Amino acid sequence: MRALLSVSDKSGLVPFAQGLAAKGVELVSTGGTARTLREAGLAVKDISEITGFPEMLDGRVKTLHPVVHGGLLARRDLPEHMEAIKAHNIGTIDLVVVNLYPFRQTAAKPGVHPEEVIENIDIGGPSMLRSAAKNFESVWVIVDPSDYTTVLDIVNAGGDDLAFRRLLAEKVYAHTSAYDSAIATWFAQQRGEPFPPTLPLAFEKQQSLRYGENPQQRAAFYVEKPGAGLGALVQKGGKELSFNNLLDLEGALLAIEPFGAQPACAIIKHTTPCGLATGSDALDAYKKALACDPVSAFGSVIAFSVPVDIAAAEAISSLFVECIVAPSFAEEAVEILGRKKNLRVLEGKASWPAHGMDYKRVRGGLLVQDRAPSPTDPQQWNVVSSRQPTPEEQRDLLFAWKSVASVKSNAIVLARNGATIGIGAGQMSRVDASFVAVHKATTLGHDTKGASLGSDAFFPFRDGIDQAAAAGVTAIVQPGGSVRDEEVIAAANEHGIAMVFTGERLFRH
Ligand code: 93A
Repeated sequence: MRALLSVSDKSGLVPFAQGLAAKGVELVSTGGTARTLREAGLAVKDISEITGFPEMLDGRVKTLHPVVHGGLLARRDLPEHMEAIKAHNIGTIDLVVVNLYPFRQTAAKPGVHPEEVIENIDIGGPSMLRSAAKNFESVWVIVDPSDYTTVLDIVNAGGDDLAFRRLLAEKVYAHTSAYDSAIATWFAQQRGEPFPPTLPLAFEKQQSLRYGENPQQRAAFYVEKPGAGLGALVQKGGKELSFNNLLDLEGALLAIEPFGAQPACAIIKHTTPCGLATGSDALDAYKKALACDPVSAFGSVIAFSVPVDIAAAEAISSLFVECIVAPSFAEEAVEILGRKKNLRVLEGKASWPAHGMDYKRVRGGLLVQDRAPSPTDPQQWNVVSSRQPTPEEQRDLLFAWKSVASVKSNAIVLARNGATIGIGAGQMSRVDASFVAVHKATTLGHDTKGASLGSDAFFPFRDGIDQAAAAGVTAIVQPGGSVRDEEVIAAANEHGIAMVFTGERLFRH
């Protein structure tokens, strides 16, 4: 058996090659890979020895040779093929280990020179991968280091596994297609394509999921880059993540994001907060968020902007929670939360990829847009009422505005003391969203007198203002921009409500 190894990512390479060598597999390799193997004391043949040709053009031509591709592509079951390679003195290659020049990582480097990016377009690597994968009937092809152990186990057992070789081949074509997509994307960006700059899309499968939104739907999780965004979260406990967990985690991280490093906690149900609060620490923020709607918090996903300590972990462990995500956890906090077998504990920041687009699937197409804007800050606000907000109102208006950004439209949030006390989400009319927010607050025992209100879009009529005033709301933040703004402002003035316009809408459909 002869193996050809040529990898940029050299992780796991040496033990794997040692395993192969121990089984008597002959190792052939390219420059840097051969060096790594030799340094580990392995006997390796240089590829130039096989091709009879030196690596040339600064490595652009290393393995692009009929000796390599003949050895990979010859069908072992066809006597004509075997005779043809023999006539040209070509030996078979039975196992290929290749991973490619780090194109994406290079292109993502700040200030990188285009020449360096282009040099990282791998040509020989994908060619070998594609040749080997086409001949999966006889050739092992490994593009992902996480497959080394499985292959070694099979080789060690002296076994054969055609179905697995076929799967490895499938992985190759998924990988090279994503690789080429990334290259095309970079070219489009260089051309200065106006919008969107990241098409064509390149996603890689991170994991299969047990099912989708419902058990009768098949599902999987794809990531733009391995280990980016939600894919970067490290699971510290609990069972496998579900499709809906991932959706809710996105909602949860979206909800705490506007608060930066300030301690904040979001409790999410069906991608929308049922409680969101800032506090003096994780526990305080959690208690305030939970108080908003403890009934809905059952079975929620919870996000924190700050590390989770023992006190917060203990408080959370008395609630049934699906997932909890935080930048970090105290060791004992993981232990406490780990006692709940079903609670998925996720650690990390999971930031949104720089320049990452937002995609929404519609039948037959894809809607592409910039990521949702972050809520505008008060410097850009306009007080439109006769009364100025008090400092406390101003503080709660800012909190309400940051909060309403993560609530499904039509969205109304009632807030007080840096916490939501009533949330009206996903309503088809704004007046109903206000009604729901007030209704939730009052039925759950919150006093709405003196509360501040945030609305994700303008009030089209004065009815929403009248309803808020009846509940005792004293300050309102909203984008403004309705043809009836005059009427809406007049209503606010009639009720003595302080009203600010932010000038920007925060729809979340
Ligand atoms: O420059 S290439 O496109 N030309 C080639 O002929 C070739 N053969 C292998 N890149 C080529 N490779 C790539 O080199 C492999 O895909 C791998 O990523 C890398 C390994 O180089 P080294 O062994 O020198 O570290």
